[in-house]
Amino acid sequence: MKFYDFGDIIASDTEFVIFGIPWDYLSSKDNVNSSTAPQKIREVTKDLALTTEMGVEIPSLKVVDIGDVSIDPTNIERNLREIKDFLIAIYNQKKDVIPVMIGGDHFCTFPVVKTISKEFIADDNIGVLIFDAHLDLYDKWDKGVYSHATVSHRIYDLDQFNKNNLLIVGTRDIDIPEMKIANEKGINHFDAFLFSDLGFKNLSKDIVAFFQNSRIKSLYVSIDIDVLDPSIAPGTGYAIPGGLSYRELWQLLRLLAKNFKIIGCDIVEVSPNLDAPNKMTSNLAAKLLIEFISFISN
Ligand SMILES: [Mn+2]
Repeated sequence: MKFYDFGDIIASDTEFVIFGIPWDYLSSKDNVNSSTAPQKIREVTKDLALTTEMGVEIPSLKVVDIGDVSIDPTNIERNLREIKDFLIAIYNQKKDVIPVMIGGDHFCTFPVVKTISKEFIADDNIGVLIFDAHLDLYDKWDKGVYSHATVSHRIYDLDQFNKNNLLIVGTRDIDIPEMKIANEKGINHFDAFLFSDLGFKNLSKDIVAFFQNSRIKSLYVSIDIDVLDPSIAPGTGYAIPGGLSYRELWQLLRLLAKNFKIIGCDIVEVSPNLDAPNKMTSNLAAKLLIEFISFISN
């Protein structure tokens, strides 16, 4: 099963390359199975309509789905190499495609951002926007420096990233050690309550301004599904109240696609075994991905 039945061959006109990372070993929870999300999210697309909300015909989008990275769950170093090689193989076929990754736990974002930012983007003005209920800023967690709870820290530690081009949005479940790290390093997070305190439109403008003030043109967008309210996205490991609505995130993605060159994106932390029987979280993830792709599409 492919995402919306798109083909799997990268062609001269391909704009988006979807791939899965079926890996959840670095989650801090044992009862989640986000490793099955790439396949589940593909499966639900066969029951969804073939136009986007704004009337774009989905089959006309230049998307391919090339399948999953080969993962050996507990072999972290091997998987990091596999993911890097997988991305390099994509770029070797076509330089200017936009990788769209379906995780997996949030750690899957790290090797993707690292490879995209270090090896393939000549433009130094690259930013990363992470939508997440959490900061994921621990330096170490249960299995060491690599964990879904350390992913923002690992991205921050990459040479290209600093407090001016990394932003975390939608946070509302922050541990004290993470708060200290954010404060010490000046890592910016726009907490979820600010959307209602300042107004959605104002905070949306602040997000765009944050990157524009740092002269960012190219943006990678990572969506941890738990940024959304658990009432609409129950299928995830940490169901934290007070999250964004689908429409708010949809509007934000539309705004980002208008203002920046999106160079890659992902959706992570969907746990199909915790979802409602009608698969509402997988549906939500599939919808968000195709809507975002349509906003970015030429
Ligand atoms: Mn996360």
